[in-house]
Amino acid sequence: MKQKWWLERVAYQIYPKSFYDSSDDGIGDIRGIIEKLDYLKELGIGILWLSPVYKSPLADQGYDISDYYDIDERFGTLSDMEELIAEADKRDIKIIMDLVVNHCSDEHEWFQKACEDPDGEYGKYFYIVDKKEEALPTNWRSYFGGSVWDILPGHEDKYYLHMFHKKQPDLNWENPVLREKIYAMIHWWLKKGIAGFRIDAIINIKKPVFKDYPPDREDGMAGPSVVLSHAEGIGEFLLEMRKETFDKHQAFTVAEVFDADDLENYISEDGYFSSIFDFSTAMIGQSPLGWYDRQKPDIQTYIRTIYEAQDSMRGIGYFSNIIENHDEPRGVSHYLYEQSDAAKKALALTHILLRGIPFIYQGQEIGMENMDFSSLEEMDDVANMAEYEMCREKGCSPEESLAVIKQYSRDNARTPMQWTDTTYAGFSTHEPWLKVNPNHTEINVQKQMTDEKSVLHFYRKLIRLRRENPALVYGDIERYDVNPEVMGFIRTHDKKILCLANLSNIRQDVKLDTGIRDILLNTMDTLNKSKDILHLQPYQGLVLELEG
Ligand code: TEU
Repeated sequence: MKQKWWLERVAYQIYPKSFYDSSDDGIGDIRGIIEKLDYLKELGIGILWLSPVYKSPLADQGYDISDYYDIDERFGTLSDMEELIAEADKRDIKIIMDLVVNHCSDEHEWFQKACEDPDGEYGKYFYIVDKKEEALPTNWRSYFGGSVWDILPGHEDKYYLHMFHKKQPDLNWENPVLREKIYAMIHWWLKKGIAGFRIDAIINIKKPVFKDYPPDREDGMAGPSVVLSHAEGIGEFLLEMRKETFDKHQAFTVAEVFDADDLENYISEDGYFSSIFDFSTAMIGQSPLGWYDRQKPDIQTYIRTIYEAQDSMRGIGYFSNIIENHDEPRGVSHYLYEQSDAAKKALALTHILLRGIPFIYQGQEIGMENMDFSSLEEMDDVANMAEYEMCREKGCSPEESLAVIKQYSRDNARTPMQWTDTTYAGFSTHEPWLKVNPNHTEINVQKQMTDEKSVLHFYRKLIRLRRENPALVYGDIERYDVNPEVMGFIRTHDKKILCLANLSNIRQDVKLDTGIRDILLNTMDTLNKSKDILHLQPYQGLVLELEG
């Protein structure tokens, strides 16, 4: 497989609204990101993914764009963005932006014009259908609950389609004029010097035939995954987009694709994208009934799932590996049985040294945890309400329902970044838009900076180790599956490197087939070994160079 500039880099996702507030209005901004570039450089970051900063009413926190060519004033200005690109470049950090083109905002000029004249040019940018009798056009349920169909503003006799929130009308990719507009916008940004895109919700751009599909809940509706399973032919759009845009700039693209069974088409040398995220661990325990019925993963399943995902891409391409992102609970709260530093380090090891491109989500590097929200009012996300109602419908009390939402809400990942132990965690001097986790007095960047044994320092070491060892980037990966609660894998290239993480709270023995040449990393002070048996302490992580 060819060497690419992005393979040797570690990426970091910024959720701008919660990263760092330079203007003291309680909302993070682009100048705040510029101020923290040295922190990211020191961590070892080479790619920065910014969740959307475009002009937006922020109904879905920027994933509802009202102007693709401008920056929302709450995040800054276009010249701030240009400065960020230039400042990042000085530090050899590449910026990738979020490409949200399955839908735009209902406040985008295109949709406003479509509402003015649904039969005109802009009506064809969206999916608008005539109302027939009382029934909705199809039984499709949106991601955020309720039908995907809403009355087109000003036209009681028409519906428009939105797979997500009603303020996020879906763009009609069947229309070549719309596709051209999107490609022109992609060029415009790439010419500004960004290195590529994280591509949002892209599997939604191909719609199946507008008809009812088998319901997956008692409400008689079919959820998005049922609907999408009936769509055919997305590849034509994706290939066209690649050829018309990314190829011309050698751009790096990483797409949000769940469950691709034809990986070859997606991430091989000729695939639609440079990479796609591996969401397989995030999908453990998911249910068609939503969070109400979602099960917490157990460690053994977590380990097996990663092994299988890694096997599936062998010889094809590279996944982008995540523990968490802005849509998921904090990984250390979701996957681990305890939130000790030792456990957090063991989890980190299973992430950064896998084959693929590691994406760290802001705060992950200091071990930020889920937030103990005390009410729904304290929370913010549009996804919460439908999930809460589902719990109530199923007979949960308000307290039980809140307990479910707290566990899985996307707000967990969106609380402000914890920089210091002071008021508002040093994120802002103004009360932030979302509550700061009270544990910032213990978990914060400032404290970990000065502590060589901190989670933050461990992430730095892992990233450095990966940079210094081509085997950890280009090497093949083989499971070292000798104990169900110890994640083990061997990366082979110029060296043979064994990575081990005991993800349990008890001692675990691991038999070695080969001698140890060097200990590259150890999360504990000691290594207990008798003959060819390693005695791993609870949550011990090890990186060993093997002989031969
Ligand atoms: O997410 C798309 C997606 O399919 C889900 O992760 C979805 O957000 C989740 O199931 C809802 O609970 C992307 C973005 O990552 C997400 O933040 C946006 O809300 C969404 O697209 C719409 O743009």
